[in-house]
Amino acid sequence: MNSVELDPSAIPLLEPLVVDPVQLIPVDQPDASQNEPFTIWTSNRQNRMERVLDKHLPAKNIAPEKLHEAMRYGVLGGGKRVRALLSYAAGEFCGAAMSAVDVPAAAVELIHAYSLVHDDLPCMDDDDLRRGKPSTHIQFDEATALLAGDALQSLAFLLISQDSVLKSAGQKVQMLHILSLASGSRGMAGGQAIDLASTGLPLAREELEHMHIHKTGALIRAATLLGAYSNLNVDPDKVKAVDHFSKSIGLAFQVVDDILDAEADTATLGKTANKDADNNKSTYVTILGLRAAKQLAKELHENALAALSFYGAEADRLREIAQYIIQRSY
Ligand code: GRG
Repeated sequence: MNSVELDPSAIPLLEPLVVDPVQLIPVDQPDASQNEPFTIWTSNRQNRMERVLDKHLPAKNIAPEKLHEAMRYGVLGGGKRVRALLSYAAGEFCGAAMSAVDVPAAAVELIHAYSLVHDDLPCMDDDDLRRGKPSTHIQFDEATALLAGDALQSLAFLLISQDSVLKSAGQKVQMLHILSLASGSRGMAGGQAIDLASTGLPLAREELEHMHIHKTGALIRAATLLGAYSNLNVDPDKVKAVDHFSKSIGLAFQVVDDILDAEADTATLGKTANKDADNNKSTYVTILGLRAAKQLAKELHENALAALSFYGAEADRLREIAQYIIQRSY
């Protein structure tokens, strides 16, 4: 077979992306942070994640400017960063350095942001409001939003592959495997496909659960696993505990989302309230009723905590995030 000669001068349409390790926050203080109140711990990591994402997203003055601006718009300046917090907490629990968690956690947030940008498109959930701002396709246009989502997804995998804090190629491949499985047709995208196909149809509770385990739960699970595997020498029992924890808390996250969709207002949510009922979708609230949905969230929370019962204070951040997920107001 003839090999194709590539003309290198024809390739670099774009400036190369930043490939430096994240030098901006050289802090690795798991011990010092153990005593931080949860609110401080959370805001420190949310701010850190904002800086990591900002650093790794292409600057908006690099061509193609509009696409890069839309990517930054879809990711920065909003979002609770729950998935990144789960990665950091799982990393701490499993003995990973914070700097090793930065890029895997950012990759999960990029996949999440891409999913929201695409989910808001008219061909999907058709929502004009996201994180209290016009959705990306409203702020830009549909084609740009589509491309921005695509490019955010690619960037997630690129960042892990080129991260110089993670030293082992095997570790990176394992992370890429987990993240691609979680976001693809057997994970989040598959869950979204089931969601679209079942709009307007009454779902049984098991069917709803199957959909959400994929649509929402898979990425939450990947977030905690990537945090755990940020320590190359992680204790396998801790990985198992984190995995069990994340499956329960991932589903609890969705049950709470359904409760908030039914109970909270648009201003608080930063996205259109009561959207599921308006779109004729089955939710835990429509299937079980509000009271039973709240009871289910409580039971899933208890299951998540039970997965950590063997462990002491080192698992407290995971417990605190679980509490936050259950009690959140948006
Ligand atoms: C388009 C492939 C593709 C998938 C979309 C996750 C998803 C699948 C769509 C999002 C729709 C939605 C509202 C799902 C409910 C759970 C969820 C993911 C809520 C949004 O996550 P938060 O609350 O958002 O963590 P922030 O803005 O805080 O990051």
